[in-house]
Amino acid sequence: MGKKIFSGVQPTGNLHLGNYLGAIKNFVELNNVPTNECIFCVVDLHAITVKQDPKELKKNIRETVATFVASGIDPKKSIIFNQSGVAAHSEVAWILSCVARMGWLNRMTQFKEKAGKDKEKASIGLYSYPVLMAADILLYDATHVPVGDDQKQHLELCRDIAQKFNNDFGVEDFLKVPEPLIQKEFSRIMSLKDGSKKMSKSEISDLSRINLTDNEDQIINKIKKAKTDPLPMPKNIKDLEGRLEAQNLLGIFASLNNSTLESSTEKFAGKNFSEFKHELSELIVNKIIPISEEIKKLLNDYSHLDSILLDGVEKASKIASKKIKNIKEIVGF
Ligand code: AQP
Repeated sequence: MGKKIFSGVQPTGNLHLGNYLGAIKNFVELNNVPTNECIFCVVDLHAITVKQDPKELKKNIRETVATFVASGIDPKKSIIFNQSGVAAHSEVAWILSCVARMGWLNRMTQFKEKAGKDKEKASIGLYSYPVLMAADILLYDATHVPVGDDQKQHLELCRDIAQKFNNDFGVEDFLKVPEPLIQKEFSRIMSLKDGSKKMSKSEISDLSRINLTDNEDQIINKIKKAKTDPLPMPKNIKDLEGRLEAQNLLGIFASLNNSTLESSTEKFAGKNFSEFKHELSELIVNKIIPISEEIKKLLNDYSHLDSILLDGVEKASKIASKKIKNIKEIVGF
């Protein structure tokens, strides 16, 4: 039986190699399985949990759609839409926020990381973000959710919320409990400047990430400047222990090359980092530049991108409106 897939990406600009290898590359593979029903959402409601410039947000929504399409997601096969276009997401998020428990949300590590030291000043939306994410997924009866490793905890919360709703209202199996689809390897791509931090859009230093819109020179320069250690390249996987930057760069190489960390480590065993970096930038350029060029081409035609979203909103609304009608009946509205 085919899978019902749902996943989202925030339109917060600077989509990077981590988003691509951790999520979007996986979306494309799932989109290519004929029996799968895929929904890929530009989660603009999530984006505003931190301050956004409205003009930039609009631009970033279109850029995210362009990135989906340029990476190989076919809007004829998969539904691509923006979250704010379907009001049911916000409505169901409210209902589910009355099911979710404070204690559960208090455990979410992403809030702690994103809110930083001054939690008092973080938006309520940033705190309750995982409840909205649960609404996104549960509205479409998604069976599988492809995400990067950083979203694993939010997905577990979504499963807890679904189970509690079903128990509280005595509606066994009404909200479908989804399975995460997290790749075994390379599910967390780290910063090029610090192998202990994930590659992130909001990191101030642009040198910390490869953006999907970077040109060849930028890619080569960023890999050249990527942090390494003074030792020669590791001889085998065991030798990678404690060498976070080497492990990350080899992981990027292996993931883009569709090979294993083991074989990529063996390929460069004992060589200098400069030799490896040369091959790594060549590989990134070969894989990313065609996507980057396609994104730029697609961004020249806003009306085409807007029509993809409009079509997606229409299709998503049809599914969501049936589910929310049943949810409201169950709750007693
Ligand atoms: N470094 C990463 N490695 C692997 N996967 C990643 N993802 C994000 N960063 C990495 C995955 O990409 C998908 C979309 O993420 P998102 O844009 O919705 O939000 P995020 O996880 O908050 O992304 P960023 O880049 O880290 O943004 P900021 O800097 O705003 O926090 C998700 O499936 C995510 O797992």
